[in-house]
Amino acid sequence: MGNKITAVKTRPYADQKPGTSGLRKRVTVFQQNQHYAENFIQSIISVIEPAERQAATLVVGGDGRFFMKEAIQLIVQIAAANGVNHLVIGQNGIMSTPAVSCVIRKMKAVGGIILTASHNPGGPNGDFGIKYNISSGGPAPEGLTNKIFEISKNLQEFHICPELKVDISKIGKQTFEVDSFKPLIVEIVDSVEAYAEMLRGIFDFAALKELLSGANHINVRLDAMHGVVGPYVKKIVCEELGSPADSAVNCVPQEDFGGHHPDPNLTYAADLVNAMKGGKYDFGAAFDGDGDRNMVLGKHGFFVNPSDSVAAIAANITSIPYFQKTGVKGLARSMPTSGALDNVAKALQMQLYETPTGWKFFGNLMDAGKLSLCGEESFGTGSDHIREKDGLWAVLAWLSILATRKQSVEEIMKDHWQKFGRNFFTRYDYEEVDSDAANKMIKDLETTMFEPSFIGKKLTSGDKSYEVAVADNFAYTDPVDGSVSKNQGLRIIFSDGSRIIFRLSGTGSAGATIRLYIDSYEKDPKKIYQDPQVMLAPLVDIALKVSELQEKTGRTGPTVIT
Ligand code: VG1
Ligand code: CO
Repeated sequence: MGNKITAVKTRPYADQKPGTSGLRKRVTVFQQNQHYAENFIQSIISVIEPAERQAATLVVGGDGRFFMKEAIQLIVQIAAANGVNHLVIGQNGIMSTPAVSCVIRKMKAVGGIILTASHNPGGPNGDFGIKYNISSGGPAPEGLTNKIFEISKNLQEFHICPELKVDISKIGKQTFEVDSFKPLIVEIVDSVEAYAEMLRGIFDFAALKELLSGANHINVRLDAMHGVVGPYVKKIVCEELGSPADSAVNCVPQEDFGGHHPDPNLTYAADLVNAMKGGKYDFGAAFDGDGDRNMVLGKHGFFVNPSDSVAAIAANITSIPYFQKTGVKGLARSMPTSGALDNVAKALQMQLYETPTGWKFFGNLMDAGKLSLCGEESFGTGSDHIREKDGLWAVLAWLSILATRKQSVEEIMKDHWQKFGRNFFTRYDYEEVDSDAANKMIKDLETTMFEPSFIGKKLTSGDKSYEVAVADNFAYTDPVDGSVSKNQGLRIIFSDGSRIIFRLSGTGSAGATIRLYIDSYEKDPKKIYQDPQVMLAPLVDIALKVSELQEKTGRTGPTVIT
């Protein structure tokens, strides 16, 4: 007899709106509200046409955080009861976000469910998240996440096979009879293999092996921050490319990321920064919880700003064999990301796209053959090899450049600035601000910015003065499908091209996070080595004054500065 399908009555929740990247809430929200996870999983599966489900493959994986295993069992039970035919799950549930994207494409799946809250902390008091990706391997576009949200707001019941239990530790296929449907096939796969195979086709592994373990090898330090990327780093960089075992640290995924924020920036990856300062390592990198973000450091902790990182990869793109084969179809960055990539696009005569924050906006451009390489200031870098940003890919991209140019990270960046000029960039994050205060601040600022007299106005700090050229709330029309995304961030652009940007985060789980971004271009070779914080201080001061951020939120300083 097959597994029995039960229809369970439920009440809809009003707050299951996916943000920049999936639904993220405190673990306690998932645990304490009855059927909270079940409702959202049912809402996701409901967007797959019933007729399609009996031939459909869904990929499931996560970053190993607390509550992931429970969520995977629920996904299996709910997918079975909704007639999904085939599930592909990473062993023990482990699969990085880029690897899920890779496996969706490889298996020609209808989509995938990723259990992660990415860079947010985990554990019983941390965050959990559920994200849906489509058949291209990319995050569901806004039209689809809105549909999921609409379904969730009206959900009256979900279908589940409560008796069905799957062993996710054993690689191989398990088949389950399900009442009134074809048997469900659950396939547990190695977490790393398909992804490793893909990277072998993108990079020159022989050259990377020489760089990491040959006679004149460099020393690297890779910090997985107890996130999902650990097994990938171990297998690919240590075992296959020969980097010593101790060059990779914190490589065992932990449910609470060892109590830290798995967020690769100068604040939360301070251990790596300190380890690099000693000068023992030539190259360092850290990753976030789900392995899609990366931070790159050179010797002595030389910091590569993510906006510069994608620009440098673009300028050295021929170091990567993949692009020699595919050519470079176009470049893209999210709006708050600095204009460093624009300078490379201009010099190399490549098309450049400016999209709203969030990787989902790059997918259409890639599918349409318009985009090869893209990045975000938030430590996201990637290409059209998959449809997610890819932390380890970015590291191998940088190592490919080092192998080709035989120079240090610092030399490569300084040379880049000499050639293209430098975009000084900084981001201030104010985390867990009172939501009402944050919303009011943004609203008031928008009102100020939209006064006709604001354009042409001179804003000053000390002896520095900037004239407002453009003031708007960024809106984006997708060049491929024409869809419009409004309210993507307040921009004040000055006559010299410098920009101040304010937006509210869409990935936080408590209160509001205000992000302030500053971007200012300098082409005078004598001025490009200044400290960005010193260089940008007047613009920061102007931003704080014009927004009255401190007065309106009561916050005297940011939580994180990048
Ligand atoms: C942040 C970043 C954004 C990134 C998103 C998901 O969003 O700013 O660039 O795409 O996180 O990254 P927000 O809305 O909080 O600014 V991940 O690695 O957390 O999935
Ligand atoms: Co992430």
